[in-house]
Amino acid sequence: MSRPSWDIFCKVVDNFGDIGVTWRLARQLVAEHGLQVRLWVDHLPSFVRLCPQAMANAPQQWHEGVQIRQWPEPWQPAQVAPVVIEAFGCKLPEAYVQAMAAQAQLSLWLNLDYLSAEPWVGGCHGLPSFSATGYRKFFFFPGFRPDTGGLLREQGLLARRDAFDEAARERFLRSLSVIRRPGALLVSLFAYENPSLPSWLGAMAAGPLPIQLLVPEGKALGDVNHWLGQPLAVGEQAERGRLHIQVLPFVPQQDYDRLLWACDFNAVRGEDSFVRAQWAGRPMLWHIYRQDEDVHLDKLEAFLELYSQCGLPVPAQAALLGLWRAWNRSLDMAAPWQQWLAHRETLVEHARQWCAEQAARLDLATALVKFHRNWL
Ligand code: TRH
Repeated sequence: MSRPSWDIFCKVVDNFGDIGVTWRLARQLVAEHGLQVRLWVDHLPSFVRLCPQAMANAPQQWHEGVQIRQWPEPWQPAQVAPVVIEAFGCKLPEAYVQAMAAQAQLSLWLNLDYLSAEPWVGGCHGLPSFSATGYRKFFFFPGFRPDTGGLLREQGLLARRDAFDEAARERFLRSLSVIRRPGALLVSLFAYENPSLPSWLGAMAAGPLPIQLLVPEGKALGDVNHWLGQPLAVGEQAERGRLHIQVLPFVPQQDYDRLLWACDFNAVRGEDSFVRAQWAGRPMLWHIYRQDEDVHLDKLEAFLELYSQCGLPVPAQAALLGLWRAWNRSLDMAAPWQQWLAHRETLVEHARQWCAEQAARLDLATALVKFHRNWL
């Protein structure tokens, strides 16, 4: 008997979040649930950044048991899978939807939505809508609350993180040519362009603590170079006051987890790195993806409401809120960073506690498999 197969469709809108999430999900469905998964991607070069052994021009290739297919334009007829995931409302090919509707046995059609901590998400999670063909499509929402689809978390992830000891940390950092500077706080910076960055860099340079800042090449590097007044390329380093800056290459997706585990503080962005930083169990700073009419700020506040209430004393909570709001509202970071440092120990403990609370929930891949089982 052949194993049940799932199709996941991904359109890369921009950046790496769409492919980052779907590639992670596809791998997990194969590795942990024994499923056959085809991942249709419209922009393979983005996939290659996360999975460097992949080819940017192959119509079909296999990686970690996942069949990666170039989403052809125009669409070529393909057999319909019993479970179809349309990631982030990417709109399935019309001919594929018609083929779904023409089958004797229905497929489960799911729209995997973006992550949000907003309370309305729980009320919409799992609800169906009807397409033009009369086919039901179910909305599947990731989230932090028990009434949502949860977060992507591989089996054994936290055990692997905990086994990443001092020696593994040193080895990993050396593989990136990073030599730890004694007593320095190790910080990673993955962000969009951000007008608050110069003030944060200035505060770190003038601050009470030596800071070693690791910047993977990408959008934030332009701002860093501008502040430095010199263009740093991958592997290059610079020092200003108590701040040491080093530019890293963009690492494969699995190594990015190690980078987060290796650092004492992680600035992350978007969706996938944001979730991974939470599983790192370390303090973090989220640069949320900007949306029209500032609706992202509602999402930010919804997350902060949950996150900052998880057992945090009021002064540490204020420090956390101050830093995150400054970063996402283009405000000066100097005072918020000092405040944050003053409550660092409490915030380190809080990050561990939040991670443990979220890890007690069902993970998203398992929730999807369960949803399918209940639907049958
Ligand atoms: O790249 P992003 O900004 O993606 C965004 C968001 O998902 C946003 O919500 C969405 O609307 C938009 O894309 C279209 O940030 P995100 O989600 O964190 O994805 C980054 C991925 O890149 C993640 O899987 C981690 C990975 N990564 C590496 O593999 N290596 C690296 O060196 C770095 C820095 C990241």
